[in-house]
Amino acid sequence: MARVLITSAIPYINGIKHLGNLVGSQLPADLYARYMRARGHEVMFLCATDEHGTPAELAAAKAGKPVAEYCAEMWQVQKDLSDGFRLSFDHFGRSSSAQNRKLTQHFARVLDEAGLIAEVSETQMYSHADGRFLPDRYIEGTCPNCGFESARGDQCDNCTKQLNPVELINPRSTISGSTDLEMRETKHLHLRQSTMKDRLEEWIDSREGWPILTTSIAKKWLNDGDGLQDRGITRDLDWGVPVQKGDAPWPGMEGKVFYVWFDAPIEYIACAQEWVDAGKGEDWARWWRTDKGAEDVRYVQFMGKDNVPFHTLSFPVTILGSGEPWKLVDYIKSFNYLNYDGGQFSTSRGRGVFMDQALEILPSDYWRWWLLSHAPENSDSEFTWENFQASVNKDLADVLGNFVSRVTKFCRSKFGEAVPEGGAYGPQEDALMAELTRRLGAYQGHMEAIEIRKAATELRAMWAAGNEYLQDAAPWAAFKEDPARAAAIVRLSLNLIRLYTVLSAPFVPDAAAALRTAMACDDAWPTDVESALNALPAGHGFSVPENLFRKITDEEREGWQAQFAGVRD
Ligand code: B3M
Ligand code: ZN
Repeated sequence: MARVLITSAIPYINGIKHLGNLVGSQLPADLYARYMRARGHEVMFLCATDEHGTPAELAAAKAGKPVAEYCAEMWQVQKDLSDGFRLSFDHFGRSSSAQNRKLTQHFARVLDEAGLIAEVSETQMYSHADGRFLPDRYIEGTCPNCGFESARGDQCDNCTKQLNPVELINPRSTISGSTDLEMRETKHLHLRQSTMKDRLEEWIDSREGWPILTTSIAKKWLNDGDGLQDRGITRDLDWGVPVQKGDAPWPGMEGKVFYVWFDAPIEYIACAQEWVDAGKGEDWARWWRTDKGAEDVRYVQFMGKDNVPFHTLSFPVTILGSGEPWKLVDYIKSFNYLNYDGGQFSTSRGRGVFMDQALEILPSDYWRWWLLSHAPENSDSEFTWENFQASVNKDLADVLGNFVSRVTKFCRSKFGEAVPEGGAYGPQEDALMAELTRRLGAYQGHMEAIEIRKAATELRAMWAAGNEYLQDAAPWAAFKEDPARAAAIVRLSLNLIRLYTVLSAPFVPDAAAALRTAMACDDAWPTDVESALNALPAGHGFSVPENLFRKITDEEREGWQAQFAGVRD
């Protein structure tokens, strides 16, 4: 038994997330957390809302609300939606928490003491029309790296390069649209990342088996162009963590706040403190401090590819540079983008399906199954309504749902609602067990390696193997000649339902819970297939479950296609 710390990238507070956001971090992190718990490991699974910086300010202004009030409301909305998708966080925190403020100011102090912070007088974009500086998302322009025309002041969404507002070509204010901008002097703190380039490179090279997507992005920003550059970690904004050295003021930095990307990853740690302060646990340090037990922890992060530079470079600089024994990440699972029906999902343009809308049309398991089995791991993937309908109808309704329904109903009609006794297993059962043994090993291997699509493929193949077995063994035919043989087939099939319940729970937790109730069974992970298929003894009572999954009709699909063709207001 191991201890596993799992964090999902923390979603910006600025509105309801779309399905592309969900599959890029929170959902796969949940799959892994559920799997690791099911295998008996001790898991700490953390997420939070990312509440500072320009995304929050802009969204609050648009909603016409004070930013603190807007954040509190949106936190609740996001929390309810994550519950709706059954995301099993041990704590869903807030980066605006008192814990994070304190910890962020602490890191700034120790980084400064370590000589890793420079006070730099720099030029920033000042907008005459808006009467203010325009950091990050308050400014857009053409990316100097790839030519993308809507690059933001802090990062290009197209090529993932981290940017400075002054680097943008043809910059304009996103508040007023004004191009009447001036480069003005202002003093800011820079994190001296460049001094840690060799140390970071050594650390990245020592990581084994990281996804290519993760290491290639990290290496690219370590070595391309001018290499790892120092980064401004403060902003001329009202909303955020005030710039201080620990508890003490920072002369010359009055009225400034830390950059959102400086405090956001620190929230991973603060979130564990919030978990303790919320009375959910005793000891956060054994998850985060290597001098307090965290050296035994395996720490896995989940995120979309645009977040990789901050997690492979900037945040490790904070951790390593502090000189304190904080836990560093062991494995970073990153994702490409999920596209929507021939284009991109877009929050700003309201394009695609958003988490609230998804749950209004279908239960979360349907979405979880499709999203996870089509996770954009090795390349971008695409959501289409046809593919979604086909997957749900085939995998969930025709294969898994149908198996459960046929077996339980047949048993009820011929033997009653208890596992029947008698009869012997033969070559068909041997063949099935051999196949399931092989596939279970593969499934576990893929889940450990966080190869999500491959894991889904094996799970689906195990469901299909049960269906084929049932079709070939045909207990309804056997019953006429040899009722005992039919009883043996049904007994094995009922045990298969229990096995599917356990194995499928990380993907479709609601269906698994319904099946566990119907089968009155436990959820112990199988040690081997043979004993797992003898777990429910003859005489064990069950009830026929409600229809697990319904099919999506062509009319529904067409209706949703039309409903989601436009943009959301
Ligand atoms: N909020 C970006 C995003 O939601 C950012 C992640 C922070 S992780 C510390 O994609
Ligand atoms: Zn770019």
